[in-house]
Amino acid sequence: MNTDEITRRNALLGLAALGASGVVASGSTSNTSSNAVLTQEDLGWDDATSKYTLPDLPYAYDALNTVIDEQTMRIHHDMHHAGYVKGLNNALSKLNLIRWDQGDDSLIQHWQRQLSFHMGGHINHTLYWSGMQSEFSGGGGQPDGNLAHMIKNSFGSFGKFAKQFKLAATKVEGSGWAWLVYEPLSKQLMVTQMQNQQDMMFTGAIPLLGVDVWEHAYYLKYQNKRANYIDGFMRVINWTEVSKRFERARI
Ligand code: MN3
Repeated sequence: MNTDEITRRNALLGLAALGASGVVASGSTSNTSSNAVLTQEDLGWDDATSKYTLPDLPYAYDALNTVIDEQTMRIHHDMHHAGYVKGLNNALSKLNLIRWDQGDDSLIQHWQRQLSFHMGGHINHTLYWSGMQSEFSGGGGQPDGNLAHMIKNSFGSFGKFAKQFKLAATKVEGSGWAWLVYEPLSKQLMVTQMQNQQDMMFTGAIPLLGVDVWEHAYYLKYQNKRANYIDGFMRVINWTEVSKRFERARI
């Protein structure tokens, strides 16, 4: 078995594990037997090379510029997100070599942490981009249908959800995220904080909506006023997409 074949086996096993956690499905999103909120295609998985690639933004770089400026979007997507994809492929490759007795066993903890950080970064940003939409083409407002009903059940009202989500995001210590997640065991929606790209998330939580509060996401336009950026984010949430994720998550 050559190195490419080993890499492919490793990556496929990794995808299977992620699929079990409700984040990634193989094939298209029309596969209603899966509760995954993203597909291999969404994540730029390339079967030919057995690597992840960086998908394009689902809109123009300046599409959200009433809230997030074009330069921030270009740097964030083309540099930061690209870096997570590169780091993810590298971590998978290094772990693969260790497994096949061609790497340095003493670095297993380092590369496992790198995998968690960069896979988290890739998934988080993929969800972030498609979780937004221009306020002139349907972004913002409130969800309707089943998701609206579930938000009321879980938080009391949309306003109470929004208050907790914005507070959680504003108060993330250092770099991280706030998420609306579906917790499939108790069948509840919850708000969580995340530090970096992975810490503080609990087992099985299915991410529905995330706001990136790393300074790279907002500093050019908002400087230290993170709360103003989060207020802006609320105006560009793509609730149609978030509702689709919710319907898949609760299958
Ligand atoms: Mn980011």
